[in-house]
Amino acid sequence: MAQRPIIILPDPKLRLVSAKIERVDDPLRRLIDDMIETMHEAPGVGLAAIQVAEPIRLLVVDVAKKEEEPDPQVFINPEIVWSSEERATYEEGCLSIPEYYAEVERPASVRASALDRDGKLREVLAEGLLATVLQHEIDHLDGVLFIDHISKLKRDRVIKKFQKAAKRAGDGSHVL
Ligand code: GNR
Ligand code: NI
Repeated sequence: MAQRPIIILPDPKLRLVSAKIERVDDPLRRLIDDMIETMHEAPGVGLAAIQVAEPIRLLVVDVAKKEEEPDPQVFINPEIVWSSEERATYEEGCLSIPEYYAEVERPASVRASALDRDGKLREVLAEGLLATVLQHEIDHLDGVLFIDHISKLKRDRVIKKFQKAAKRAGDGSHVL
């Protein structure tokens, strides 16, 4: 297993629509294991493949509490097949937008279908934090970020901040 670097804003790859996965094989399972390790080490409660620069429809989540055993879940080609009318608001963050947090309102519960790491089709009813994280990760597969769900003023501000930081890192001005 190995950790992989997480890409951050303003990397344009974050806006790609990820491609459907056609076969669940050993190379894919190696990527899954790397993503679980990368998510746990970050630490984060979810990670989409595009965040490690792989534009394929794969995500991992782990919403186990710190004092519990880790409980990583794998979703391949996930689809939301039902969303509740009820909404829930969580303070969201994203490993690709480090140290920025904002409240986002989404359906409180969702039913999702996906293949597991054995290629078996499953359905899960997600509520609470799992529902929010699943929707946040499925958004990533479509090039959507949680900042797309906040006001344009706040979004433009955070994008500008990351563009400036990338420029400073890239123009050598931070090097002694
Ligand atoms: O670690 C993460 N925490 C989080 C908190 C609230 C809502 C969504 C998330 S997902 C995020 C990890 C991440 O960026 N996944 O794409
Ligand atoms: Ni994210």
